[in-house]
Amino acid sequence: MTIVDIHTHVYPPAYMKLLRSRTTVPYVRTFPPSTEERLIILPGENSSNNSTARGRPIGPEYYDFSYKIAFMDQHNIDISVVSLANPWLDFLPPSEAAATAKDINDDMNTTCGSYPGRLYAFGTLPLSGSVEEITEEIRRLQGLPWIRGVVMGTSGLGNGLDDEKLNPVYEALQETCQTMFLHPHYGLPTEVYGPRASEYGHVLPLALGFPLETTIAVARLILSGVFDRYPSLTLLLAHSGGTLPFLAGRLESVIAHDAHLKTTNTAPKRSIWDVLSKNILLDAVVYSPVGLKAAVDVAGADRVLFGTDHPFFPPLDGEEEQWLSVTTNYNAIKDAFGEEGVADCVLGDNAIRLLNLDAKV
Ligand code: 5CU
Ligand code: ZN
Repeated sequence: MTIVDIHTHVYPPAYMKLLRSRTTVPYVRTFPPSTEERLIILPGENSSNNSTARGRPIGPEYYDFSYKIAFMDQHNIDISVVSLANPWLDFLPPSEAAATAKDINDDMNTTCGSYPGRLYAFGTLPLSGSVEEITEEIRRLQGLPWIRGVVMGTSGLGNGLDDEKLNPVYEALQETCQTMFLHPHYGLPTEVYGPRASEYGHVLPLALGFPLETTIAVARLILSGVFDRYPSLTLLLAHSGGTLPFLAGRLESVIAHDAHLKTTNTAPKRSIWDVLSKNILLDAVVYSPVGLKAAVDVAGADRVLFGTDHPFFPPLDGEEEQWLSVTTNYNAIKDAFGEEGVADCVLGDNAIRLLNLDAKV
C-alpha cells in the first residue's frame, strides 16, 4: 500500500531569505547569546510578556528538502504533497507579490521534479497582488507538472473568503480543476483567550484558534453562496475541517431558521451535507479516532486524506525516532478503521486518485 502525506510544509530557500531579511512578523532571527534561529509567524508571538514570544526554533527540517525525504523514509511515507507554510505571501507589498509567487512556485516544482514520484506540491498565490495576477498564476500553475493545486489562508484579498472580489479566483480554480488547500494562520482575536493566556504557551491558539478559524472561514464561504456559483470547486480543509463535521447540523439548522436569510432569499441553495460530500476533502490531521470517524461520516471514506503537519509539532526532547504527532494520527486511523479498507483509502488511495498522483509526468 502507498502512504501519501498531503499536509506537510516547507519554507523554500527564497522564502527563508525573505523571512531572514525582515524585522517584523513574520521573520526569522537569532536572539543572542543563543545562535539558534527562531521562527516568529503567529499574531501575538512578538510581545515580550507572552509565553509564545520568540516563536519556535527553526532548523533545516523547515527548509531543506533532504530532511523532508529523510522524515518520509523514517515514517514510511511514500509520497508527500508539500505546501508553503503559513503565512504564505499574505504580508507582501502588492508590487512584489506576483514575482515572488512565481519564483517560489517554480522552485517548488523544480525541487519536486528532482525527487520524481516522491514529491508533489500545492502552489502559492500572490494574494496581495491584483486579481488578474492571482488568476494568471492559477492558470500558469496548471502547466507545472508537479503542482496539484494551491494552498491558501483564510484572509483572501484581506476581507475573508466570502469576498465577492474572489469570484474570478474561484472560477479559475474550478476551471483548471485545482484543489484549494485551506489552512489557518490568523486564529481568533487574542482577547478571547483571556488574561491568563500567556501562561499556556501555544495551546489555545493552535488547538482551538486554528480549527475555529477554518470553521468560520468555510461557514462564510457556504453562506456567501460560493458553492452554488462554483459547484465543482474543491477545497481540502486542514485539521479535518476544524469543528465543521461536529457543527454542520447546527449550521444547517440555524440557516433554515434564519428570518433574514428567508426574507432576503439569500440562504445558500445547496445543503451543508451536499457541499461536504461533494466539494470538501478533509485531511486526517485530527489526532483521534473520534474526530476521524466524524470526518469520514460527513465527507465520506473516499474523501479523507492522511497528513502529518511536518515540520511543525516535532518531538520536544528531540530524541525520538518516530514523531508522536505522526504516530498519533497513524494510530487514530488504525483504531477507527482497522488496517485495511477505509484505512488504506485514507492513508494513500484517496490522495492518489483525487490529486492524480499516478499520472505520467
Ligand atoms: O506550530 C505552529 O505555529 C504551526 C503553524 O504555524 N502552522 C502549522 O501548519 N502548524 C503549526
Ligand atoms: Zn499545517
